[in-house]
Amino acid sequence: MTDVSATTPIELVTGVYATLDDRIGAARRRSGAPLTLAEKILVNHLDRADEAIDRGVSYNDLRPDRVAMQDATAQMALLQFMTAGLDEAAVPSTIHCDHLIQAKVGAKTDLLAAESGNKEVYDFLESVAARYGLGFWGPGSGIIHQVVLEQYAFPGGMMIGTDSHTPHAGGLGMVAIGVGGADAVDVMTDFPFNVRWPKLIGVHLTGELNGWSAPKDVILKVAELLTVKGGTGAIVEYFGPGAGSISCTGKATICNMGAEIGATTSLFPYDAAMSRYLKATGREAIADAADAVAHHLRADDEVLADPAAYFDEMIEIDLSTLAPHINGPHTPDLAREVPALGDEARANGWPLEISAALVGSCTNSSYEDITRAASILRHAADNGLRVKAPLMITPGSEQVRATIERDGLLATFEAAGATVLANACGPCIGQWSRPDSEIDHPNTIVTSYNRNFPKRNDGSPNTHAFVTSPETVVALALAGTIDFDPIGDTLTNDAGEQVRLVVPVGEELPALGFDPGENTFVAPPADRHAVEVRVSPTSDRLQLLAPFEAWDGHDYEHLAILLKAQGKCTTDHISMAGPWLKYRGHLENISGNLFLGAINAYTGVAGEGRDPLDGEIRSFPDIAKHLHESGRAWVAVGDENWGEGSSREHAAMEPRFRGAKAIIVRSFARIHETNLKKQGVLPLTFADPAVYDLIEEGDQISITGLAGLAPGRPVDCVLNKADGTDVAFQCNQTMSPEHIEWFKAGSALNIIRAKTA
Ligand code: MIC
Ligand code: SF4
Repeated sequence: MTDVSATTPIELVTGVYATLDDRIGAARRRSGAPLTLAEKILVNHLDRADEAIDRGVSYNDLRPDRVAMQDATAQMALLQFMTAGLDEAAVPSTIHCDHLIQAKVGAKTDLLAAESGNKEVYDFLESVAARYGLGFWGPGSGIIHQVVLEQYAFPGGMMIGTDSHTPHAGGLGMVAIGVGGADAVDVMTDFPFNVRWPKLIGVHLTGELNGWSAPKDVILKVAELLTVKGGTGAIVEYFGPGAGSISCTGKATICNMGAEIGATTSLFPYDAAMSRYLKATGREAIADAADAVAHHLRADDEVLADPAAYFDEMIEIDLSTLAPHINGPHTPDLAREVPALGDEARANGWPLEISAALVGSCTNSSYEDITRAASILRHAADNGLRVKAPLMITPGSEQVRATIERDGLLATFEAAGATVLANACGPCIGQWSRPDSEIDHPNTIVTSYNRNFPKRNDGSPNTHAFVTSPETVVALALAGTIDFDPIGDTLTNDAGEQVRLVVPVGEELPALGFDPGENTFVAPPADRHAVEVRVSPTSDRLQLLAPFEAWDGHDYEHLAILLKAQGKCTTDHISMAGPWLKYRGHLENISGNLFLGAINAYTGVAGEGRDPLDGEIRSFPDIAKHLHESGRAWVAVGDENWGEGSSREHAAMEPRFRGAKAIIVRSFARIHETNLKKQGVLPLTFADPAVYDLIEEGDQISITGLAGLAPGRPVDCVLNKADGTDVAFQCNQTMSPEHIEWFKAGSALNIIRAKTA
């Protein structure tokens, strides 16, 4: 029986630490080289200590210590888990209700509305948790990553989470990897977690943050340097004297947004700031245990002395000279220093006036973040300044909310006219009900979140989202415009005087300790077997899953091309969130959003194309349904970094359900590529990227030689042109022998089912 409680038991931590000496020593001997922190943690979690490791090449089996799932992805993960027929989850696992709460009026009203509106889903999740021995954090408990940092993360640990921002726990020195639900099912069913051994990007931090610069600026800078695909297949490891000057929660902000560069995860070495955070959150014993193995919880001295010799890529950042940054719109790697945005916006026609300013999200809602932002608001109020744009704040967890309420910080926000939203994702994931009058025209918002893809926050293509630190969000809200430099410019107050904002000051941790607030954790009952998990056959939100059919052994001839996508095609483009979040437990219904955001390369129009069966213009989900019901298999074609962003496996299951055989693109984002493999869809990349340009409306694609599918071997394809000519081309793939088994079986889950039957 796994121990499932509201925190990580010390025995789990000491169990992990007990093997560090042996595992790390053996790995050093084997490779003949010193190790980085990420490598130490990974070798300590290898399924078999002697597995051959080849950085960036080999796929290896790991044994994570924990699994965490948020409500929007947990539904599909658990529907899959249930079909494996196990009695309980094999490792401590938790469910967090945060994504399904809509932000409309304010915390209390919105929470009540969510509890009734999502009752069926919450009841399902709670009953699955009770039946299979998982921990359940109900609505209002907070955002998964914040709760994990407060309760479960620990230095040197390893976890997976069904959300791309799981790396938040890297702020506490954990290797925390975002995955699709099928990966979580592997671990919960006692199979290892299989991942390509990551490359290593080192970020050497010197100096110290000062003035308006915040941890957020570190990751905005890194994202600018590496771009949205620069971290793919790599772990970003921070170190150097500057690292020690950043709080634990600040480190978590930096690791969180490593998702935006596609990194497998990001992490910091164990230090005094982490120890302070552990103690402040009631985990003194873990801090003591970590102190005792502190030499293992950082990179080896040889690595620190000559990092360029051991990391695949190195970045240097001097925190002392790092200026406040802001990114956007539409992509997280379009960053610049704050004062430069005004001119850039004018040149591009982006609205200068701010229609809403939002503080919070899993990325930036720590006690320190809120105190820094509140210090600006207090000074503004004392000097006759008012916010000129609607301001909203989402506390990251019930513990943060209760603590900032007790310490008068929420009152500071409320006095400035801010709306306090529920402890949840809300506007970060399209769960933001804005009046039409605000979004029917081009408008600008500033947030302290992490993503800024079109339609992400409020579903409107007219909204331009810019991402920055909480203190800069508040400063811009006071100015009402993005054409404002909080350091160099002044604002006019009620009395007509010019006021310069003061430098933000924050408190790393609450002097009075954290107030836990309301207890929203539910542990599994003693008699789990009495619990019945019910899914109504008539539900439109939950649907039991039928296994996908196995590969029939034949090549794919003349596949229809459902979509040729142009430009960015993130998981938000493939399977939109917002209103569609309600169907996350119902594969058939959620397939109604398939590719609604994808841009048709032939027309430039989003979400629709020509139906290959009858030539009619229809929405992509309708075409997919039509092809599916006609028994016609298809492919989708796309550009670079396909599937960037979220971990949602719906973006892979929907195409699979509707009959996609392959996705052929210039490159993939890591989690999504794995999700496709897990569900039995072939993820292929053009060996010659120029082939993308040859594909025209009405063409078809054949994929041949599938019986000979083997690791590293290119796949032969033919572009069957509409005029009857054929153009042969090749695709690359990254399938390991195990992935090929998944493909043949129809899905990875089919293999688990066969083994546990
Ligand atoms: C996101 O930030 O995009 C989400 C919503 O948290 C997703 C998960 C999901 O789509 O449910 C993620 O990042 O993985
Ligand atoms: Fe929630 Fe936004 Fe964080 Fe995703 S990024 S977990 S939607 S707060």
